[in-house]
This record gives sequence, C-alpha cells and structure tokens, in this order.
Amino acid sequence: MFGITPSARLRPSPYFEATLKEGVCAFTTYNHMLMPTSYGHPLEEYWRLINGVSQWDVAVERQVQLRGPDAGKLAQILAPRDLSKCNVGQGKYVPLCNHQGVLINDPILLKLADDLYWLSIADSNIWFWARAIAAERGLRVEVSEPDVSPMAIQGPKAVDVVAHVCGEWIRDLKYFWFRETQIQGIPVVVARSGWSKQGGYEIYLRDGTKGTQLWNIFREAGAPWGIGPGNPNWSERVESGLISFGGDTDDQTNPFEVRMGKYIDLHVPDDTIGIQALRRIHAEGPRRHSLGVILDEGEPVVPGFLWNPLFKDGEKVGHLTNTVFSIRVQKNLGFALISRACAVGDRVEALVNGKMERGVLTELPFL
Ligand code: THG
Repeated sequence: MFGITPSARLRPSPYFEATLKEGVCAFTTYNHMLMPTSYGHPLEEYWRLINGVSQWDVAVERQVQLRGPDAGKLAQILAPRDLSKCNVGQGKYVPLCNHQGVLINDPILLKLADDLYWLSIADSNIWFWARAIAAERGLRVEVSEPDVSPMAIQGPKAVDVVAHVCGEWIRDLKYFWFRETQIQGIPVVVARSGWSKQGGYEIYLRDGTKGTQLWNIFREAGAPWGIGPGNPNWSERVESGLISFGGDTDDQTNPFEVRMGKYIDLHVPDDTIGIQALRRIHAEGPRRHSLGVILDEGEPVVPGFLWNPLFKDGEKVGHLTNTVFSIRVQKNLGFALISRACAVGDRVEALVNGKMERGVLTELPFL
C-alpha cells in the first residue's frame, strides 16, 4: 500500500534485523518505534498463536525506570492500584490516570528491588509525566529508560520452548511474576506475561546489541515445536477482549469505562494522582461502558482507521473503536465505547471502511 521512511526519530528494535530475515512485511508505529504487524501469512500466524508457539518483537513496550529511595513512593503516586503488597519479582497491571481520572497509559509494573521499578508502557510518553510528577513532589528518584527490549513467546507451546531455553523453573512462575537471569550469557528478565490470552512469556533483553542472537536462540530452540514469527494479533486480541490503550480509549476515557475497574483500588493514599476523581466517578457511575459488537455482514473487515460514530435508532450513542474479522468466530467483531443506556442485544450501526454496517451489542470477551 505504502512504505515507511526510516528517520532518526524512529528507534530501531534490537530485533529489527532478525524480523527482516523472517520476512516481516508490515509495521505500525508505537512509542516512536516500529512494531512488526505482519509476516505475510495471516492465517498461519494466527493458528500458530492459538495452537502452537509464536515469537514476537515487542521492543516497542519500552521501560520507564524509577530508581532511588522514593521509587516505590513515586510508583504509588502514579498508579491508582495498591502496590503496598507488591513483592520484588512480581509484576502488576496498573492503569495510570491523570488528575481527572482519565486513562493515560496501562503499563505492566515490574518491581525489581525496593528502589527499582520498571513501567512497561503502552503507547504514550510516561517519562515526561513521571519526571514532572517526581520533580513537583520533590521525590528522590531518577526516571530514565534502561537498555531493555521485550520479546514475547506466546501460545500454548510457549511454556515448553521457554523451559527448554531457561530451565524447568519457568513452569512454576506465576502470572506477571518474573526472574532476572542469563541466557547463554545474555542478561534478561523472564516474565510470565504477554498481550494474548493464549499464555506465554516475555523475555526482556538487557543488552540491545544482542537482539539477533537472542532471537535466534529461541528460533532454534523452538523449532521442534514449530515456532515462527508473529505479533500482537489483532484477531486474537479482539476475540479475547484485550483493550488497546489509545486504540480503544480516547482522551476522556476512565478505567471504569473500559473494564479496568478491577485494577483500581479506591483506598490508595490521597496523594495518588487521579484517585479523588476516580472515587467520584465510581460513586456516580461512569457514563460509558465497553461492549462487543458482532457485525451482520460476513465479508472480512481488515483493520482500518476507525473510531467512527456508532448509532442506535439513528441516534449517536458512542464509538466503534476497533473492528476485525475473527478467524474462530468467522464474523466481524468490534469494540463499542458507548453510553450506558445501551445494553447487550441492542441493534447498532456504524461506518466501517466506508460502508454502513449493522450489528448487535454483546458481552466481552467474545471468546
Ligand atoms: N507486555 C509488556 N508491556 C506491555 C504490554 C505487554 N506494555 C503495553 C501493553 N502491553 C500494556 N497493556 C496490557 C494490557 C493487558 C495485559 C497486559 C498488558 C494483560 N491483561 C490480562 C487480561 O486482561 O486478562 C491479565 C490482567 C490481570 O488479570 O492482571 O495481560 O503485554 N511487557
């Protein structure tokens, strides 16, 4: 369709050369980097994730490092989720909000030490935010970006591949927990996590010069299980109801509207950013919620520029955010961010890639 012009503003992933060799043929931008989105065989790539094991360059999930005596304090000021019982070696999914309770990112927090945290961020600049807050609050903490680049190994056979490379201990790792280790001398953090519902691990590479080497180690070790390249999979993640910050949220979205309420602890200290607003929104009830949309028409929808108005009985009730053809459901599925006056079973319509499509509201996740 069109190409991408590299520039000094775009940071290459340490796995870039390896993914070129794998035949990557499309990218999207995320955190001022390029993320592979296709290797040219969508069905093969999808079923590899569902039934086998898939290897992803997700270096775009960049790390905001908090280091210093007040690192934990800053983490709790940034995150409206109770971190007081978070252990070293534990990760947590933490929606971050601004003072209005509006979602500004939804990272995974990793506690590496009492004075060292990483926020593995979605697509928005949290270094600016964390540095500004740390300075305004007079905290003794350095906010930086370490040399860290995640690679994901996802799918039901990921556990066997990662155990083969790292050792049997990875089978007992709890979800979002991690351990610092080495793979053939390459420093990594191995976590049980990843942006799919098929299970798997993320290998956080701690030496950007070793990307190709680390990629090839897993490529070779995974061969008996049929490992191959993939990426956060549009079809699978919509089927699984995984929300993409910035794709399924706008600059008014609060966590309660997008099914993240369970990650908000209203009792966190009063100096946590956004908590006053979140308490108020929770008490009043959010104005919108997210539901699934199943489109009537079967002709496969390819990802496009969405965020189109959604109508019920001719009246605008919200937005259709993402829509994609589901390979397991064999229908076009989308996410609706809509008025709470709309409910499961309601008929709706929206423009999808230039065509008015009708559909029905349903619960999330689809599968
Ligand atoms: N891995 C890493 N960094 C990331 C992501 C990741 N940064 C950006 C983005 N993804 C952050 N967002 C999410 C969103 C959902 C999940 C993980 C990261 C997730 N959610 C599970 C779910 O919704 O079922 C479990 C959440 C829970 O129960 O605690 O996994 O993928 N390194």
